[in-house]
Amino acid sequence: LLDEDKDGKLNKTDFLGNCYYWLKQILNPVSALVIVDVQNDFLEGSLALRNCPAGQDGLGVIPAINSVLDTVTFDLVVYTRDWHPQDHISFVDNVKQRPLHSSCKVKQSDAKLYDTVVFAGPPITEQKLWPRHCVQGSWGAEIHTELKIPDNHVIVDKGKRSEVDSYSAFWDNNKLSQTELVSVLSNHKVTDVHLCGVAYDVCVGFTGLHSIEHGFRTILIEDACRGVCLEDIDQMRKNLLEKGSVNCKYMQEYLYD
Ligand code: VGL
Ligand code: ZN
Repeated sequence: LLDEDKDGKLNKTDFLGNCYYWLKQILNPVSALVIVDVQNDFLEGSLALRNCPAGQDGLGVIPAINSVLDTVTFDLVVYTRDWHPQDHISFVDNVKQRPLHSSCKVKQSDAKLYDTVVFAGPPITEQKLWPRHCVQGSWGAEIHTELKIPDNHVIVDKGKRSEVDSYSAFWDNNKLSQTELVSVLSNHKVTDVHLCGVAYDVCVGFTGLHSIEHGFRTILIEDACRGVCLEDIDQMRKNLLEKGSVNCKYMQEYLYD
């Protein structure tokens, strides 16, 4: 009963399976560092975080993450990329391409950057409007060249479909499709997901919530993250902690104390 099945998957469906899963997490942790969206557009391009309400310097995550990678050996390192087609639903300059739903409070002709609109779908889809960013194959979508990339890495792209955004690196915002991230982590028997990158209140945060939902022990390296809006960062931090994440600071404790 306590064995893994022939695919090496743990039996999580019954009581003993659950106990075993938990013991394995404690006794034999397998760690992944998931580095979220450290791409040129968020750091110094069209969606540079320094121009967002919180005014944080996105580039600041680079020395922090590099230092984490230099000091800690993870069993697996995953880089996620926001990876949008030209006609993506989240781009403010595409807002006239799709009909809005009658419940949408913003008029199509007035819709502007950072507004939240409701597209008619189907399915009916709420969407915040962002500047054009991380277009597949563009400079803005590239991972910043100063970020270290170890050998044991995997890249996971998200937000690839025109009609739906994907803040989380697991599921799209309508939770109708998923990336390969959960199978990548499961195939490596990962128990602990450590998260860093940008933006804290958007893609890092939603990836963290879904990581918890999948049953991974989820650790947020807060000072290796930067975000869009201070209130949203606080709200996201509360939400993550409430759902069971462990939030920690890496640089401050290890380098400055
Ligand atoms: C992100 C806004 C739009 C992110 C992606 O990576 O946090 N934010 N698309
Ligand atoms: Zn995006």
